[in-house]
Amino acid sequence: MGLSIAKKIIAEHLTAGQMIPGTEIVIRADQTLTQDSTGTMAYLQLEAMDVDQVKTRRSVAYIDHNMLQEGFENADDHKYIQTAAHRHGVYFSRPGNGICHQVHLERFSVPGETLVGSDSHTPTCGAIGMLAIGAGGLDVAVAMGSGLYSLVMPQVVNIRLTGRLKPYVAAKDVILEVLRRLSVKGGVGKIMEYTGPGVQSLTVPERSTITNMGAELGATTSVFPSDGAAKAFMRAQGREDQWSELLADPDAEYDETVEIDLGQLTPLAAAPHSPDNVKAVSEIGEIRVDQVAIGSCTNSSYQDMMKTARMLKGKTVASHVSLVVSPGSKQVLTMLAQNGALADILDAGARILESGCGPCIGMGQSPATNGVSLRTFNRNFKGRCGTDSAEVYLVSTETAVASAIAGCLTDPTRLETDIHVDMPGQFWVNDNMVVPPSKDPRSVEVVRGPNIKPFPLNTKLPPQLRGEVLLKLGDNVTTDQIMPSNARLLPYRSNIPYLAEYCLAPCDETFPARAKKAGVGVVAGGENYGQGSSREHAALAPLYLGIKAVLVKSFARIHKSNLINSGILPLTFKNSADYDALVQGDTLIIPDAGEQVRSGADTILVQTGAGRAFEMALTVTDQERKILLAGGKINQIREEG
Ligand code: MIC
Ligand code: SF4
Repeated sequence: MGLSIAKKIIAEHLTAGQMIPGTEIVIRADQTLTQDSTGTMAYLQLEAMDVDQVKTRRSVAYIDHNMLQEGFENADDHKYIQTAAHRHGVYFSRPGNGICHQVHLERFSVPGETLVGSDSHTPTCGAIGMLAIGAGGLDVAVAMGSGLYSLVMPQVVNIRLTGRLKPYVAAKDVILEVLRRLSVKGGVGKIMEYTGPGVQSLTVPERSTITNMGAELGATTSVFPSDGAAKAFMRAQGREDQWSELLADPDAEYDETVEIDLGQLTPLAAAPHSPDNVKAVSEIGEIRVDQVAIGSCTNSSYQDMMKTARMLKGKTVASHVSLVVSPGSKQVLTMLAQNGALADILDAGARILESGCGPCIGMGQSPATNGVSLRTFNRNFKGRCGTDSAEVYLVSTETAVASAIAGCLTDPTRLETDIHVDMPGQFWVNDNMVVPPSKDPRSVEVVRGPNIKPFPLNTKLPPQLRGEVLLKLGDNVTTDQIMPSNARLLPYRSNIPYLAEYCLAPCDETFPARAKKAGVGVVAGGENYGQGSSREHAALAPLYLGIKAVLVKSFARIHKSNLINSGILPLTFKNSADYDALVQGDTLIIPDAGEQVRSGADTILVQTGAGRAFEMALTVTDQERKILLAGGKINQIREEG
């Protein structure tokens, strides 16, 4: 049997284990990326592991999230990351250079290589045939320090595309269709590999919208072949020498196949408050819109921006709509300025934001009370935009622009302007905002301003665990709920004691105070707990508040790893009746916790204070068991020397 693209890359990089789904494997990490809101922790952890120079082929530190500088905090973080990168062999992409995933795809992606990034949308670079995986900051620090990354071998799903998209139907509609069919947990433990004749009709930027938003499926990553389209993209980036062909074998074996006829798709939207709450734009109807936001790592490419300009040319944004546009990178913004498209966008009344994450992570542009916001972004979790009562819909660039002009949600297929944008023969290339690592690293002083606080460490797993169930939650709890990240909190990503005051507050404002008072506690939840962001702060803040175990029906992949890295026991209910019977306020006891974990058992016996006993599953690898026993990954690394 032949190999899929995913398995070819894994086989090429495998240093331990076998490609058997569900088992632990270790692969070489060729590249890493960090961004500023997870980067401070990652570099603090790199330093805590005494790493002098990174062992990857290329590591890049981006500044793209914390761009509002209301006080000294964000600028302190930027300075720390810049100097730490310079010191330890990491390239530094300065604020203004663009969103990490967009820039990485443009300037650093290499077909067939692996990339581990401290951001859940790292799979964006799968568009060019890279195996690009999002992870917690500590796992990325370990990848930088060792050149290795361990993960559980996923299944590989074949998403077979046929046909061709109709005009005004976009790549965004393809991934929304996948989300509609598979849901936000449909990709957990899986790699989505795109094949079939329909692939050829999609350009690399279009493919990147699809791989980017594969994160919303909970997938380990998504990947496209490296074919003629990939070659054309790399040639236009002046990097054809780094291109190589990478195709699935014709008889490649997959664990599952999903067929999508591109020609059958229509414009879609993810309605509030989940990326899988997908409906046809025509079915939702012409709801009045207050804000339209175009950009984010999902839809901020040159092609997206040129389509925006073409559609806006000579028009005016509806008087009750605020249209904000953030081009994804300096390359994109410069090209728009050079060819005059920026003037068309401005003239129509759009507000241009800098090349960064901005409104996507609630860094400004929060909608009005009960406001309806259409966004070309990838997440519409309640409150993420900064306004709790807002209704956020995720749509394509085409739908967004048509709606901004009309003032209401508009199906763009009824428009007639030709918005076809050719891939430029040559992108504008000037890497002057990327600072290479120091040639004399030992002479570099790493600057730690007062916003940089040490990260918390757990203690060894005690012989017995006893704590109150401080919170019982439902399905699909996001890391945005566990550790919110709006403009007020994002500046404190390197200050866990401060962040902990807001931990799980969107679910229950009293949680932080109750957790502190209790000293030790556990949290319970439903399916897909911890979906969304890779932020390990969603594990570090609970750790700081004394959370020793999280009991849920199922976990999102990255969050589970982050809990383990923090020494917090990730347990899953074997029977949903046990979840039903659990009451907030119950006391939970795990007798012989240390012994039960050490023994290698995959069933952990739990008791309540009232004497009820039930079994939970502990699905972890041998290595993860060691990490849990040591009280987290840093402790385990230190123990092993
Ligand atoms: C996000 O889109 O939620 C973020 C902000 O990019 C996060 C990273 C973070 O929380 O810093 C992600 O996707 O991993
Ligand atoms: Fe930034 Fe939004 Fe992309 Fe996250 S999803 S990296 S916040 S643009």
